[in-house]
Amino acid sequence: MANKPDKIFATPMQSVNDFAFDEAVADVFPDMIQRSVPGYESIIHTIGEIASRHVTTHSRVYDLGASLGAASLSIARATSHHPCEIIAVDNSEAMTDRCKRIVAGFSLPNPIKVVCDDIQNIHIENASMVVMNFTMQFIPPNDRIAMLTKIFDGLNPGGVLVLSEKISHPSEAGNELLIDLHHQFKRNNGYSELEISQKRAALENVMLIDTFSDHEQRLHKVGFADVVMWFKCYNFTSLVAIKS
Ligand code: GEK
Repeated sequence: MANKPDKIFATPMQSVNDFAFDEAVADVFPDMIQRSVPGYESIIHTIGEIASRHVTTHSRVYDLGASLGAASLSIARATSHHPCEIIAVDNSEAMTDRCKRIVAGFSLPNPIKVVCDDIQNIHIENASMVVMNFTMQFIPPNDRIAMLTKIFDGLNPGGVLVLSEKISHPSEAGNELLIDLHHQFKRNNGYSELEISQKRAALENVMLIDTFSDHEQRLHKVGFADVVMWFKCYNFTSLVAIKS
């Protein structure tokens, strides 16, 4: 079935409300994320590749901020040789309702349990892999260390965190260049100037981004020995943090 096209910001708004992962967004989410995040498909595929290397038998995998479960499905398909439990968490009911229906439509080698909750509330244990695919950017900055500490403590030795984020660049000129290249990527995917600017305004107070070095330092601070950037395109990155 074709993805429903994202037209949420296509008409002029008198005032732009803060972005929310509501019914309207959940309804067009696959189209929205593919046309907005460079390399999204490739990141989802590689999360499966990383899972096939790191997920261990009878461990848990947590997909935090799972949306419609794309990363969980990629992991489930890639781990048929290791029985494990995949837990997909999101605090948007619109997302988890759809995610449950999508997951139920597949016959998967490993089960995916879909949970509607704030990822800051959930307990993490016996994890060989945790995924935060573009979710940390929505967690209040002052809570990010606590979130990472909980993940680190819940990972087994050798376990990995995949953290994908939109990032800012430390120099103004460099940052402007990356933003401009990203906007061009969106134009090339059919978004108008109005859509780009209204979405930017909607996200301004909601999506609070860090630099790569902020992420790297925070991950080392909570105890991750190795932080590996494996993907970067414009102002989007994905890294793997390994617990030794
Ligand atoms: C993917 N990972 O397709 N608790 C739970 N969920 C949250 C919280 C929170 N505190 N804050 C935000 N979310 C997905 C894409 S989207 C990224 C992730 C984006 C959820 C929110 O409801 C949304 O579904 C998701 O995090 C972020 O691989 O749209 O830029």
